[in-house]
Amino acid sequence: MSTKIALIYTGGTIGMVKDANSESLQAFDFQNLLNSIPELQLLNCDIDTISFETPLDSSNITPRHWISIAEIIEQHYDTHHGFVVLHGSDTMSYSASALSFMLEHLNKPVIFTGSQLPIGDLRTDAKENLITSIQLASLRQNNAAVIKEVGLYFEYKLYRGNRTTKINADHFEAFASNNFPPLVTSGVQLQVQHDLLQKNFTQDHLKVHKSFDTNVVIVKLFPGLQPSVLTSILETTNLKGVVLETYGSGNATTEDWFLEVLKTAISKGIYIVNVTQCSGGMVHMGHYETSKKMREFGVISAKDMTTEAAITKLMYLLGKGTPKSTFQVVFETSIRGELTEN
Ligand code: ASN
Repeated sequence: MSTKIALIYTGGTIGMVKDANSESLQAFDFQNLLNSIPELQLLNCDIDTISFETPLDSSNITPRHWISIAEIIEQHYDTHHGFVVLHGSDTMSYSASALSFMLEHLNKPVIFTGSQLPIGDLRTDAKENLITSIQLASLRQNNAAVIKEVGLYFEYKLYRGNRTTKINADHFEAFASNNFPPLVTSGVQLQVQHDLLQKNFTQDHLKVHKSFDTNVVIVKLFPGLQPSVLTSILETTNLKGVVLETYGSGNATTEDWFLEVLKTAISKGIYIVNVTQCSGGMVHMGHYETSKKMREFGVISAKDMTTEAAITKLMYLLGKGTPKSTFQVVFETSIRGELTEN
């Protein structure tokens, strides 16, 4: 039986064309995209394509669309060996992170990819990204998938999706995974780092979690942040969780007003997650005086998670109704390889 791949098209630059009047790039229909890559027929697998009815620039992606992607995977899970999700690069790391949490007991590859230039462009990066992603989704060994997790492939590297972040709007190398090495590097051959791949030993069938609680916010600290601004954010009706982007290894001002505002929010049941604004490295609360107090009154550590993984994990755990008694432990534990435990 040949390998069957489901190619899910959500939109993004990869399938866009220039509007004749405005000159701005707009999402275009999927058939156009496929016609532009006759090479797909040379691949040794069957490709079924499923397209969003209205392809989106990824700036318009919401949790509702994450659920649509997950449902397409769920519907085709038993009939297909792997999945490639074509997605705009701008919010791809959020979607890949979200899907990693949604797809419990995943036993097959789900590879996100896209491009910086449209597929019809002479210098496009779309063809290599798409063709190699399909090859990665088709990789099998001993009658089982090699990759059993949500990955993101861009510019010759497959990363764990929930470890990535978009770092460049102009370069073909648009993504980085500063706290975790690439899972596969594509050169003359595909170099697979088998020891880094998620193992998934369970026999349990895929379980898809479809509920997110979006009563959350990301707040980035900066020197000069006013008490009134932070207070009004944390007093937002129904707010349940905050990802606080702090300095360095999880540090913040030790001024009384700041600690009081956080303490009040926590006493009202709002979860505060400490993530570093550095592009690499780990939160160590207590390492400096400027983070010790936060640890003492219950701020949660995101360890070395990206902001994208932290906010989607927060929405996922809240949506799942994770009890207060275990929330911090679950958040600080790796559930899909999204953080380094130490
Ligand atoms: N604006 C595009 C998107 O995220 C950017 C891209 O795909 N390169 O949909």
